[in-house]
Amino acid sequence: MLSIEIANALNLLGYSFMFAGTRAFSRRETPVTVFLLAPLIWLTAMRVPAIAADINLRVVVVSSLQCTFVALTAHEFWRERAEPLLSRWPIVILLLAHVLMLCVRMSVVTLTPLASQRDLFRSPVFALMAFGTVLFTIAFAFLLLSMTKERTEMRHRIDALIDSLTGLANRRAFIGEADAAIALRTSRSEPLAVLLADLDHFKKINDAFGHAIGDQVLKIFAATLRRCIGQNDLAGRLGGEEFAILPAAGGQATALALAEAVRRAFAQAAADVDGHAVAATVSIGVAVSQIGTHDLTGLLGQADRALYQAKERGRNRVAAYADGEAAAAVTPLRVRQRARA
Ligand code: GH3
Ligand code: MG
Ligand code: MG
Repeated sequence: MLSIEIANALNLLGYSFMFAGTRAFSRRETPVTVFLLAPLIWLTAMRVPAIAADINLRVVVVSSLQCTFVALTAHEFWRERAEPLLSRWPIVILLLAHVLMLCVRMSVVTLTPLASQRDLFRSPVFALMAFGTVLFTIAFAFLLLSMTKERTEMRHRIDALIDSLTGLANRRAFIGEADAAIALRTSRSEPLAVLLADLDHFKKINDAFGHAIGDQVLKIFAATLRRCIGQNDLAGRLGGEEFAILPAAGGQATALALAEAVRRAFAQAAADVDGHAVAATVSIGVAVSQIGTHDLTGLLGQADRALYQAKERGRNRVAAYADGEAAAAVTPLRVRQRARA
């Protein structure tokens, strides 16, 4: 009763915990009935005299229940593979190896049945199984710890680089990625364009409709950017309601066309926000540097002057830095403030 019924029921409960723990790792709940399922099936099977009296049948019942839960656990790790954790793969392989080991065990007792309980402990297969299980437990625990650590590190990395409201790169990430992109453009002798976008009268939107609607507008703008830009273009939230885009290719004409597409798409997308006639718009400044003279800070400064022009001319429009001498002449104070930020 103690070493066969209770011990195996506890063992199966352990496998259920392994399965439920894996689900908890990916924020899935497990009904309590699932924990009790395998032990209850086992205890019920032991009420059948033919099974209770036959060591081979008992091995098959316990192994098949263990096998099911290990396979389900492997499936849980597999289905969450979108979360890029390297330790996930050795865990899946380890679990599948365990499934294989249990299948071999079932096959062995089916093909060469043991004559008695005593035979079980004498069998080399049993010794190998025991050794394999201990090894599995240690390796599994080690890999789980490593996966947890990996997830924590990944989350910290993401938090440091992604703006939590919009999901876009934050200022630091944008500048970092832009520097790499600029080095590439310089080596290829290609022109470089920067778009600086600032939502119009955003303070008034917050005042009139509340901060939550303001946040919603920022999300709509980020979604608009994602829709409009190409896969290799960079986009980031520099702060507040100010965003920057660095197209992956092309000069002024491409940049102006992209800016105009973003402006138009945003005006349409933000006309109505959750039933409120918000009619948010954006102004965009565009600056292009010629081949061989790429400098992100300088370009952002020029794009900022062009942006100021767009605001001056009535907002909800695009302006290019080369638009005229006036662009260079306006409010150096504002430019200096931005350069500092
Ligand atoms: P302009 O057309 O000249 O750009 O005017 P503006 O009102 O958009 O510019 P201003 O810089 O005066 O206001 C920016 C506002 O953006 C002020 C600030 O409260 C708001 N803001 C900054 N970050 C957030 C945010 O994360 N959520 C919300 N809802 N508002 C924000
Ligand atoms: Mg602003
Ligand atoms: Mg603004």
